[in-house]
Amino acid sequence: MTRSLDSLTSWHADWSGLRVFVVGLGVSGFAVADTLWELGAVVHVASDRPSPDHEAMLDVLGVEHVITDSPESCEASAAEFAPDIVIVSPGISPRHRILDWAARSDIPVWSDIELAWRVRDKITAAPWIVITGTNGKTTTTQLTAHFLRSAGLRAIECGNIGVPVLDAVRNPEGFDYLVVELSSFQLHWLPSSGAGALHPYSATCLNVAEDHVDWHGSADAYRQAKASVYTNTQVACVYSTVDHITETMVEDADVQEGCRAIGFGFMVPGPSGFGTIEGILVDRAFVENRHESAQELTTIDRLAELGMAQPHMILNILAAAALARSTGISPEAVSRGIDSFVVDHHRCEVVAEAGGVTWVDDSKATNAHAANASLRAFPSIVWIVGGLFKGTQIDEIVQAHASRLRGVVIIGEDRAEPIRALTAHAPHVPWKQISGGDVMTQAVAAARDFARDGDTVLLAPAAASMDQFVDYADRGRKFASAVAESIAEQS
Ligand code: UMA
Repeated sequence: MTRSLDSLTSWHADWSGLRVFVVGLGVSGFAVADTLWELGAVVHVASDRPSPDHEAMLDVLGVEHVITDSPESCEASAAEFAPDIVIVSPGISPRHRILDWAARSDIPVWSDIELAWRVRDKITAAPWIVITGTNGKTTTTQLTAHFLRSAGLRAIECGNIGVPVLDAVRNPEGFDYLVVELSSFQLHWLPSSGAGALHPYSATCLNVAEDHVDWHGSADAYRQAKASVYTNTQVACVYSTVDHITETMVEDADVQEGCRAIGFGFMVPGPSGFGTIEGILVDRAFVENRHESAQELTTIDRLAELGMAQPHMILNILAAAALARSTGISPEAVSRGIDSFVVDHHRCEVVAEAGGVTWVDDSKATNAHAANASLRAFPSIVWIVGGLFKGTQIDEIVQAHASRLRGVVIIGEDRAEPIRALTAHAPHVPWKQISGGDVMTQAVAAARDFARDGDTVLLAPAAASMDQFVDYADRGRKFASAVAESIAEQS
């Protein structure tokens, strides 16, 4: 076909007949295929482990799909289909051979996020507030959307949070703002310029610690992907004054004329920042006379009453407040939003207290940085750790918390990393590894044996869950039910 892909920047452009090869049939792959089908494109989906539900839905639509059991067969399938573009799911490795093939064949590679950006005008062309970071991005995304809704705006959280951005864009309700959580994978696939480049309304990278090194190839490549969140931002680049690298990212970013840099952190903020003054969370960025005044949003005492006074939560609230206030909503709307916000499951959630022992589910701690935040919060801990470490090491957190570890229970198929780190940095701490069987029931039983009066049993695995569980939520649910069973047995 002869049409220029540069012309495809609207839902209302002519997409008919465009040949698109979609790689991956999970949540994103299906949203891509469904959207393109609606636009009249010719779609072919290839996936090695397609989800059966999505396969069934493609059958209903009449969209062609194949199971490719190897990268070679994926490439062969693409070559036979002869696409105009390839669209990859975020989880596809950047070293997958389909990408070499596309480069050799001069075929552009897009992601579901780029497609969503191009067709964002289907209903309302809502501005995008974009959020990334190693940790806290889901909570910050929820907080930001919640603050906007508290101001009476129509806002939806989408992206890596689990709702494909394409679904938000096509939602007939229409929105005033999309609050988009982007993972480093999703950022990696986005171009920085040209017709498919995102222009966020406001953007933040909350923090950066080592994660997903195996996927990106290096810690530096991971950081670069995270930094790209700020590219082309129009109104506010929100950065952390606690994690200085995020400020450097903003300084180096190519942003739109007039875009402001807004810092957030625990300290008394400067005239363009959000922070705390004597126990009060304040905005000194979007207020009149910001050189001399600050606007109160809430207090740390109030957050303590709401169960949200943990240091990482205070930072999430400040970042979300900055993003939300950049749209012009009132500080009262933010305060109301803080009062009515409910924290999600599996994030430092107390699931039981019995016999002097507190059981905490922080299954969402899928990397060392997140686990570090929860390990810091308790004085004496039985730690349940392990899973997929994604090429990262846990030396630092073992070293930092060794003195407060009563015992360690190691789960996951590959237990070598925690055993190595414990042997090196916490030789006095007893540990037990769980190999096979009903992992969580055994892990909880082992933790119960270690725990003493006043201890916290903390599921903060510092690793992804997919080796032994469906996802982190499944891991957390199994933990909570194993704890409930264990307590019932004892009583
Ligand atoms: N697949 C292949 N070949 C491969 C790899 C995968 O064919 O080499 C296929 C799989 O068989 C499967 C599909 O690709 O059919 C899965 O694609 P995917 O892994 O990209 O997952 P999706 O279901 O599309 O979900 C993705 C995000 N997943 C990942 O980035 C791994 C979801 O984030 C996100 O919510 C969703 O898009 C909507 O935007 C999850 C996640 O774990 C929560 N994110 C990571 C994180 O937060 O740490 C990055």
